[in-house]
Amino acid sequence: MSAENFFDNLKNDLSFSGNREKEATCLKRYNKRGDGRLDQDEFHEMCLDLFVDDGKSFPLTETESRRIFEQLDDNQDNYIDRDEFHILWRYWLPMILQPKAALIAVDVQNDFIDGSLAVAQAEEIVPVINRILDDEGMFEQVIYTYDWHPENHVSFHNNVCLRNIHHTSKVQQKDACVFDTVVFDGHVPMEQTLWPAHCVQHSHGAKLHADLKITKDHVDIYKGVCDHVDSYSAFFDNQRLSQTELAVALCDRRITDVYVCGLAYDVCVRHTAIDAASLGFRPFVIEDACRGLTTESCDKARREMEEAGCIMVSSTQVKSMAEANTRVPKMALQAAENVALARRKAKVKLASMNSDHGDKPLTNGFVVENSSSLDM
Ligand code: VGL
Ligand code: ZN
Repeated sequence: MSAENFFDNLKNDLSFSGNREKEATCLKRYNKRGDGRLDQDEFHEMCLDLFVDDGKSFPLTETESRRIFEQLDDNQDNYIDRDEFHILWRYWLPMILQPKAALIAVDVQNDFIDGSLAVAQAEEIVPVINRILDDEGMFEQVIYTYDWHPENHVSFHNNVCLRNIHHTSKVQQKDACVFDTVVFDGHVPMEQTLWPAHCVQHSHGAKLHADLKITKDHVDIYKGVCDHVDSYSAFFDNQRLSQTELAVALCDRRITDVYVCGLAYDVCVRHTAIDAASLGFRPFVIEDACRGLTTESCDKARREMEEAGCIMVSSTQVKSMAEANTRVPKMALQAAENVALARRKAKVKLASMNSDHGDKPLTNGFVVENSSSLDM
């Protein structure tokens, strides 16, 4: 059996992660030294077979496979032993071979296209998103988000006089121009960029572009709905005081990967993708299906998103990635980090259960040895 076939066969076997026999076969296949565990070279060989770029082999570097290895080598003894391989098989490999993808179309609304807060060339993304959505079944879930503000919203320049300014604000009410940033008074001082009034609830400007393809079982997410706090991310408001239903909707469908596109790249797309990463989803940003406000802030946004672990892709790569025919180390590293994080959390939980009961330490290897292993 050829190497691609081994993982491609697994990919099509929906119950592979529970199959202990196949797990043992896979470990044996790459454990050339025959000691029942993988060293870094053996793991690298396995990754060479696993990672592909649309059917072609991926030019994997030793550094890339080592970084993944380090996340999966839980006890850091430079081997992936049988237990660690089991976790790899059960949790990491399914994320690589059987990702569950959602598409999030952020704020593809009239006001951001040809309305009061129009983004240059925004209309061009509509056919790009429609083409991505042509392929039914590629996404487990499609989400459309709406910036959805009441008339008296805190972000509107014409409402700046409705609220008090904090003494630290560099810009005062009377001098405030559109796009300035002020600091409003409140429970905590709150920075706010002043935008032209936009996406007022139920207005034409708040409607999705008329040509945007709407899929059958989609989910609509409304954000920025409270008058006193803005919301750039489709997950949380800017103060992180409240959450939308987005995270729950994604968890309900067991989504692992989110493909983010829409408007504006440097505002709502950026915050949505970064929050997705912080919640443990793997975010992909479909760059040609986004437009931003300024080149400068788009460059900054790209750096921030990449720093947060977001993967920049073009619309032509999405199908192959969502269907796991393109499997790249960056995706696998994120998956490994998520697994490592979940392990650390499980250890903390077990350790606290242990101390709650006040009896002798657990002996199953999940006890926290030192606090530094909890650093994230
Ligand atoms: C947005 C500015 C203000 C966006 C929303 O959707 O990117 N930008 N509100
Ligand atoms: Zn807004």
